[in-house]
Amino acid sequence: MDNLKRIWKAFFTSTLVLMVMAGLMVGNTFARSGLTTIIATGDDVFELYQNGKLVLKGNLWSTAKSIKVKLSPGDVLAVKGNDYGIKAGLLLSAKGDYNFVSDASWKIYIGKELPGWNTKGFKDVSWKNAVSYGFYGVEPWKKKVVNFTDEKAEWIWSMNNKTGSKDIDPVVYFRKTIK
Ligand SMILES: [Ca+2]
Repeated sequence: MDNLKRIWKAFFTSTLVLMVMAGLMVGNTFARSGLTTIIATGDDVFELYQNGKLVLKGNLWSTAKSIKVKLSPGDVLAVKGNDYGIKAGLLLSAKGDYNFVSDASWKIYIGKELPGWNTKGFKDVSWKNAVSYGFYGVEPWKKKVVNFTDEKAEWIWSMNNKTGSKDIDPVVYFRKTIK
């Protein structure tokens, strides 16, 4: 009787261990790490927020800045862009577990800074789509951004961004929700 109990106990223990191991393997295969490297620059200044927290900033368009972040579905990346004249733009590339670029799918807002504009809970349904001014390599920036190589990324801003004119929106707010 004791032997039988021991055998059953050993059987259950090993089965349980195997099930836990299998579960961990499946979990590891399908769970996303979220780890993504974001490289970005702005003409002339940008601040990048993840769920309201400042994670990256730059103040020289010809030098891109990068950071590794952990993204999850529903996260919001938000950028405040400032322009000081001539031409304005935001350029961004994300590679890793999530892959995306700056393009016309990003939402934009022009006007007075809104409370919580860069947070997850903020409703951006009334925001417009960004305007693309061309893929990385386009004039006037050409391929002069140090540390930047992604030719699928687009320079984006608002509709008011005519080269050399005074009619450039000096501040644009951007949002992208991670799916
Ligand atoms: Ca500028």
